[in-house]
Amino acid sequence: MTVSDPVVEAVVATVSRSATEIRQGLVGRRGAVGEENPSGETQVEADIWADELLADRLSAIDGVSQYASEEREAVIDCAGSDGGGASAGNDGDNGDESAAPRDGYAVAVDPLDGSSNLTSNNAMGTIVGVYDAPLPARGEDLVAAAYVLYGPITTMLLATEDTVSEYELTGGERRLIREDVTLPEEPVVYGFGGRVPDWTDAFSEYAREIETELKLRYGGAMIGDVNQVLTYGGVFGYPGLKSRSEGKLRLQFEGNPVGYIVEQAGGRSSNGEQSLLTVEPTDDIHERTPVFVGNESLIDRLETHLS
Ligand code: FBP
Repeated sequence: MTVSDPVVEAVVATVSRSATEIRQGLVGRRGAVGEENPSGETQVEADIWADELLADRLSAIDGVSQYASEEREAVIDCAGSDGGGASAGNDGDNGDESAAPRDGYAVAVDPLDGSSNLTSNNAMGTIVGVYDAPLPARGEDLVAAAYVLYGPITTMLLATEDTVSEYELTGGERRLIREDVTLPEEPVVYGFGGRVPDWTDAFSEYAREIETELKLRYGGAMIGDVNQVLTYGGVFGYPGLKSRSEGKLRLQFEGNPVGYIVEQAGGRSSNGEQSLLTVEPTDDIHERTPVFVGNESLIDRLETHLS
């Protein structure tokens, strides 16, 4: 099944094709490079490699005006078609400044979400948001979002304005396996990030309730955990902490795209007060936010506890 918007289709096709390559390229790229990304997390070789691969390919698509990634400081303005393409090197620059930026969609990527799981060989993902507005943008400006899950098999969840679909990705191809994905009505699983002593009292009270109702599933990579919520129903959250009220996850690269996917699948997203998609971003592309996604009733209850 192809997406009707040709630019979104080109982005999705590029990510699908690249996923197989990224998966194969993880072998031998598990080591830390001694650098931190703009959010202060240790980068592994694979983070930088996957970012450069996706930056080159996505910024070359006609109709993509900006590329931003969790692994680089600044947004790349993609050059006009007569401008020779954007400079996609991982040097934190702003693209080719001699050429005017193209009109079109802005693409925000977390090339390898949960890359610390490479050490223990656990699940990881790639997250992509396609915004119809310059970055940083509101989640409501998304026209599509997708994540790739590198699990025992490689799958992709794609949400567009019309529907949510699941694909298997093999050999560069994407094969539709589930149409009109919706959250199961009866929630089964939950996963909450951050250390328990660092949770606020209000969040701890909510978590104590949920623990008595649902089954714990937490793998340290948001995409693996969110995919369980989309498969079984439930709630995933990375709350604001006593030591860091803004939490850990990033609004443009993680919160918005995953919030969009879950909302399109019939669930809710929240920063603890309101839908992630309605949050007005600051001008920091790496802005962090508490993130909660899952069945509507569970997110409603969370907001009641945190209000
Ligand atoms: P990275 O993309 O830098 O690995 O961080 C994001 C993330 O790994 C999420 O995928 C995950 O939900 C969270 O951090 C796990 O954090 P913690 O190790 O604190 O549980």
